[in-house]
Parts: sequence; C-alpha cells; structure tokens
Amino acid sequence: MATDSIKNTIYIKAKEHPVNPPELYASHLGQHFIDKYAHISAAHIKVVVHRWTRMTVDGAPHPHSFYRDGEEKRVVELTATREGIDIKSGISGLTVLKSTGSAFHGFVRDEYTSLAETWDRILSTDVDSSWSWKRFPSVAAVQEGVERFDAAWEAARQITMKTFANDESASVQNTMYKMCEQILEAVPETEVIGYSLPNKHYFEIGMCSSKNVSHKCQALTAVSPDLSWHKGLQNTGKDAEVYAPQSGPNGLIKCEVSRK
Ligand code: AZA
Repeated sequence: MATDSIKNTIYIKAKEHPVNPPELYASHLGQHFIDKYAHISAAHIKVVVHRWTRMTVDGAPHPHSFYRDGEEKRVVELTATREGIDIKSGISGLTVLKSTGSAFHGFVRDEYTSLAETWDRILSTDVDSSWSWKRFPSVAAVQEGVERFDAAWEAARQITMKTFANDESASVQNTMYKMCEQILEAVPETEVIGYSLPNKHYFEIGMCSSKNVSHKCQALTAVSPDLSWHKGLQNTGKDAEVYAPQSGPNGLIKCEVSRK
C-alpha cells in the first residue's frame, strides 16, 4: 500500500470512529487493513496520546483552552491479523524523582566493581511501562467492555506512582517487580507487564571526597568537585543539600513479568 493511502486511511478512520480510548481506534484502523486487502496479513498500529489538560481560569474550568502538562504519553501498540487483535498499552516519559527511601547494596562485589553501596539515595527515572492484553478475537470484543482500557491506564499509572513513592526501594529491579505484580492483580485481562527504567543519577557535590571514594567517583570529580575548598563547606551524607544530575552512561533496567 502507498504510505499516502495509509495516511488518508488514518484520517478517515479518525473521523468515522471515536479516537478514545486509543485501543479502540487502533483496533478499527488495524482491522480495516485486514478486511479490505487480501494480500495484507498483519497491520501494525502505534498510537501516541499527548497530554492536554483543561486550563483553570479565575478558578473555573475554561471551555476551550488546554495546556501540555508534561511529556508523559499514553501509548498503544497493536497488531491486527486474521487470528485476532493483540494490544499492548502503555505509558512512556513519566519522569519521577524521590529524594529518599531508596537504597542499593548487597550486589556482587569483585574486581569489576567500583560502585559504593548506599542505604539512602535520590531515585529518579523516566517511566516506560506496558501491559499486554489477552488476544481479542474481533473489534466487537475490543468494543465490549471498552471502559477496561481507561481503567487499566488509570490503575497502572496510580500503581506506578504509589509504589514509587511509598516503597522503601531495595533496588530499581525490586521496585519495578512490585509494580508489575500489582498491575497483573489489578487488571485480570493482562498477560505480561513490562517496565523499562533508566537510572537517572543525582550525586552529592562532594561525594568524591568522602571515605567511599570509588574509581567512578574520581572520574566524575570534574563534574562534582568537593565544596570544602570554599570556606570548609560540607555537602556530604547528612549535610548533602546540593546535588548534580549526571549524564550518561547510566543503567537501563528492564523487566517483564507474566502470569506463567
Ligand atoms: N540497580 C539499582 O537500583 N541501582 C544501581 C544499579 C542497579 O542495577 N546499578 N547501579 N546502580
């Protein structure tokens, strides 16, 4: 098919069908290609929903004005075939940070290890989360009980934020596993939950002058110099108040948890 015809089809189907929830719109679109063209065996659809939140003006919701309240997206990836419709829903780009309640210790230490153990650190990431649904036999099956999609998105978002905030995190791995378990429990029609979380580090300025000097730390002194040279300023451990966000490389931690 010409991509131009595909583009036209996307517009026309958006006019003919509701675009919310995105899972239903993607199903209509995907099924169309399978039904209409005998030579097409699979249609892959990706829908990205941006945030537009209604403005509050003079204390009242404005009738026609909106703002982009963050770069978080709601994402649907769908494959339609003659065997059925496979849907993966998700969230991407939800940036979160907690200032304490996160540790990382007890990991393998050997001649390749330079990372100091920590019992208290800043934890920050850009959440990329997905939940894959059991196969739907038809668009009608997607349509029936269609409110499941918004409910699952709300639940996944709430579970992600509540667990991130309240968990005394032993590691990114442990916290993300807890999120997956809860989404599987909350949304019975899902089969696989996935997270992909970059570990966005914020280091105390001065940590390289503390007793736990690591090779990695020494390499970062250009970015995070000790502040004690200035009138003996202390900024490590209990005195830490000023932190420097680190650029890459950093860990990208992924998991998938399924029922089986
Ligand atoms: N998991 C964490 O939570 N923090 C880390 C890791 C890890 O695998 N590696 N460095 N810091």
